[in-house]
This record gives sequence, structure tokens and C-alpha cells, in this order.
Amino acid sequence: MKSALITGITGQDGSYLAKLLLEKGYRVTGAVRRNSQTEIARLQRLGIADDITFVDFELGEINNITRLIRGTAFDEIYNLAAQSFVGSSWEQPIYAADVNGLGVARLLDCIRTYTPQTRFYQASTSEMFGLVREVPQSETTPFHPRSPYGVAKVYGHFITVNYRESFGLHASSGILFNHESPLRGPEFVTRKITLALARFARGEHVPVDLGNLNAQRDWGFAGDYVEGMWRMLQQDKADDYVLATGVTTTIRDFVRFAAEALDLDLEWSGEEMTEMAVDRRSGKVAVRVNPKFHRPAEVDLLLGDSSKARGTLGWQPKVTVRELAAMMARADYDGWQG
Ligand code: NDP
Ligand code: GDR
Repeated sequence: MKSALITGITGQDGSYLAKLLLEKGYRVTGAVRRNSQTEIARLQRLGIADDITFVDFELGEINNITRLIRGTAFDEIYNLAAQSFVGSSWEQPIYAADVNGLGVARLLDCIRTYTPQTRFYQASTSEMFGLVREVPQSETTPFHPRSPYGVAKVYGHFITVNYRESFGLHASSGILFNHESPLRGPEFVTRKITLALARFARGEHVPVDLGNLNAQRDWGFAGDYVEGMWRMLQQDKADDYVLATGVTTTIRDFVRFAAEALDLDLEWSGEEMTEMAVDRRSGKVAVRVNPKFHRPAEVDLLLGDSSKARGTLGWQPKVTVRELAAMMARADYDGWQG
């Protein structure tokens, strides 16, 4: 029986990955930080919370990480823990650097010292590409991050590459484009949209305020992406891989897809900063632009080229962005607690 440690197990990806590994017969240890109330709602929703052994974990605390890694030789460690919301990283740049950057070095150095046979996955991100230099973006596209989050993740990526090259660790970095699901945090734009439109479709006519509707993202389904993470660690040689769908969509079009799935008939009007969408049936505003949600620096266009992962790992995303928007909107509609 293989053993795996998942940091960030309470998050969206951690929950889907835990489910996948349990289905594959792994013994799964979940690293969770101690909060006043540890949030395992996603794991409960997937029906797997009782199958996981939980350990206290904080990426900022070297003593905690040392004791954990020294005490158990995991076959695989997936480092998914991070301050993951780009928008907050301008408010907490030092914390983002510490957790998303240095935290990776803390883990890798403990692995190097105590359990060098452990295979390691680092959750890298398309946010590292940032300013558009090349479309589509692949493993060879230069990085120019546009947020403290992205800057910290570039460090996490390169320290992973460096420990692989310096010490021969089996350490892989997955450069994952945006992936979503009904378990996505409510502050991310897709879930913010599906939650708000589901509420609207249920008759609570409160408009949702959004920022830049012109940004384009390459959105896939989180369930497909955790399969890619696992495949990376099953290779004889560690490497870096982009996971993406190869289709990019504006925020506005994601709203359209979600609205269609909920049978809402939206009429758009206005220019960039005053744009809004009115529901034709009720005559009420469903979506409006609020400059408060614009970012100090934006990543305008993400579109990934995942041919390397498709060729080497045999990985392929199965859910289209339209299906994803519908899946999320319907889940929020059905689960609405009004
Ligand atoms: P979530 O925000 O859903 O989950 C983040 C997890 O990290 C939570 O379990 C959180 O714990 C944990 N965490 C945060 N800070 C710390 C800390 N200091 N010490 C220990 N644990 C901590 O993120 P996702 O599941 O969406 O993303 C997983 C990873 O993949 C992240 O690293 C993210 O940056 C990266 N990524 C995500 C993409 C996406 O589109 N989803 C794309 C590319 C990369 P708690 O529950 O206590 O808050
Ligand atoms: P992102 O995801 O920053 O790409 O990071 P997010 O959903 O937060 O933003 C996507 C795009 O939507 C625009 N946007 C808004 N975003 C939010 N959150 N709220 C709004 O109201 C809003 N209006 C417009 C943003 O400006 C942006 O262009 C996610 C995270 O999961 C990261 O951890 C991960 O690394 C990247 O995806 C890949």
C-alpha cells in the first residue's frame, strides 16, 4: 500500500486528489493547519473525511515540517497548500512569499535530509506567466508574474527544479491553468458567478459585482487536473508539465454559460466600467461592474499548451468550460439554502 501526504487537503484540489488516491488504494495523510474550526466540509461532501489520517501542519513553521517528515517516509508528497487567492496577495505579500515560496524550500529541504526517496509534487501555476509574452503558454514560455502570489510561486517552482537538479530528488512541478469545480472557494470568480446567479435564479434578485470582465482564462475541471498531478509522480523521471484545456474564455462568457444553464436571459449594456447585465424576465440587474474588484496588475490572457502532458503522461481534460459552468451553476442552484 503506497502512502501519500497531501498539504492543503482541506482545499478544492486537496479534496479531489485525496479521493483519487484513496480510490487507487493509497494510505492518505492530510496535513491541516489548526484553526478554531478545522474546515473539512469538502472532504465530507466527497464522503472521504473518515478515511484520512489528519496531522497538524503549517507551511510557515520549519519545526513542524521537520518533525512530520523525519517521522514518516511517505512515498509521495503533494504540496498543494498555499495562500491561493491572487487578490489577497497584494494585501499580504510577505505572507504569500513565506508560504508559497519559502514553504516549498522548507518541505524540500526536509525531504532531502530525511526521506530523499519520497516523490514530490509542487503546485505551480499559470499565474507565473503573468504578462502575456507568448500564446499559447507552455513549459518553455518565460515567466513574468503580475502579483505577489505569482512572484512567490515562481520561487516555489524554481526551488523545486533546483532540488531536482542539485540533489536528484524526484520533484515535479505542475504548471496548472485555472481549474474549478462545485468545491471551488466562493471568492474565485467562477464560483462567485455561479453562486450569485443560482441565488438570482432562485428569486433573490441581488446583483453580483465583478471586476475585469475582459480577462481571459483557460478553465478546466479540478477533478481532471488532480489525475494529472498523480500521473506526474508515476513517471520514472521527474519533470515539469503544463496542464490546460487549450481553450480560453472571457469572464463575461463564463457568466453567459452559467446564465444559460440556469435559464436566465441576460441583456448586456454599458461600456467597460459601467457594464451590466439585466435579466429580461424580472427586469432586475443581475451582474454589474464594480471597479473595486479590478486588480492593481492584471493577467489579461491565459491559454495553455499541454501537449507535453498529453504526450508523455497520456493526460487529457474531459470537461469543457461550458460543461464546467453548467455543472457549477446547477450544483449551486440545487444546494441553495436561501
Ligand atoms: P484552496 O484555496 O482551495 O486550498 C488551499 C489550501 O492550502 C487549503 O487547504 C488551506 O488550508 C491550505 N493552506 C493555506 N495556507 C496554509 C499554510 N500556511 N499552511 C498550511 N496549509 C495552508 O486552493 P486550490 O485547491 O484551488 O489550489 C491548490 C494549490 O494549487 C494551491 O497551491 C494553488 O496556489 C495552486 N493552484 C491552483 C489552481 C486552481 O486553479 N485551483 C491553478 C494553479 C495552481 P485552510 O483550509 O486552513 O485554509
Ligand atoms: P485567478 O482566479 O486570479 O486566475 O487565480 P480568480 O478566479 O480569482 O480570477 C480570475 C480572473 O477573473 C477576474 N475577475 C475577478 N476575480 C475575482 N476573484 N472576483 C471578481 O469579482 C472578479 N471580476 C473579474 C480577475 O481579475 C482575474 O482576471 C486562480 C487561483 O486558483 C490561483 O491560485 C491559481 O494559481 C490561478 O487561478 C491559476
